[in-house]
Amino acid sequence: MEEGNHIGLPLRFNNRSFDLNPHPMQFHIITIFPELFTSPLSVSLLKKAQDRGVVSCVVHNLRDYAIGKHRSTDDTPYGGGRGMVMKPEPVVAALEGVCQPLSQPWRILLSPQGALLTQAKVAELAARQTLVFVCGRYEGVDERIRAFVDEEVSVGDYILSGGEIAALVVIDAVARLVPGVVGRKESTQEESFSDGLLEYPQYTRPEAFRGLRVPEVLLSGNHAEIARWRRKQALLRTRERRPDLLARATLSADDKRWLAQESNE
Ligand code: J9Q
Repeated sequence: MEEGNHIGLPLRFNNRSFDLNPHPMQFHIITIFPELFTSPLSVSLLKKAQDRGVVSCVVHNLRDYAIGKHRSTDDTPYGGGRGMVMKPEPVVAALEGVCQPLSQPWRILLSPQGALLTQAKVAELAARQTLVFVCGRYEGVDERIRAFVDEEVSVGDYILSGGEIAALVVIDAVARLVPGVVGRKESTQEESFSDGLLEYPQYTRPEAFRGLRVPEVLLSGNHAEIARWRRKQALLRTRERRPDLLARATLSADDKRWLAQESNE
């Protein structure tokens, strides 16, 4: 990772084989807190993806696009009221500066007023090559900024301090769908689970932990029976915890029969 954000260089989180891949996913982030991205982009899956050159992340400091003695990025709201509002000039200058060399940037404002992020939306975003995120602050952004982005996305109905962590959620979810980020085996497995049900219960060693035993069927070695048990557990668990998901899930005739039978006992 390159240092030197304080002198106005964007923080690039990949420095290796990015140029070797003709279709890497590019994430650009515009933020007043570039440091928030350091660890999340420097470990685990996103780190490996960048090292492999299939994903690139560039963090841009909004303050570098602010003018005046204080380089302010926010100001008090017209009409009065509490809090500060993100000014339009630095955000739009940053968007223009960042997007100018890019070929088909898709600009996203993270805000609680955006459309809720779903796996379908994640897949839609993963089909693009270049995503540019604007991280708003929690008090809000000048309304006119909305005219300069392509869409507004929310990661859920709760209050965050800013859009930074929301942007990381989107980046993590989108990166997982980029070819070469998640292993072939894992990704087909993940697909088979994304039939809209919750996961079945998982266990690992030891067989007994503080008196809690691993279900006998999982020790049986009977793979057909294990598969049936897991499917049933996933169905039961989804009905119990997320009936909204079950209502939309793809269910086989066997699934339906079994669920009906289970609710009559
Ligand atoms: C910028 N709460 O919340 C949920 N998704 C995004 C957000 C958010 C927030 C405050 C500022 C984004």
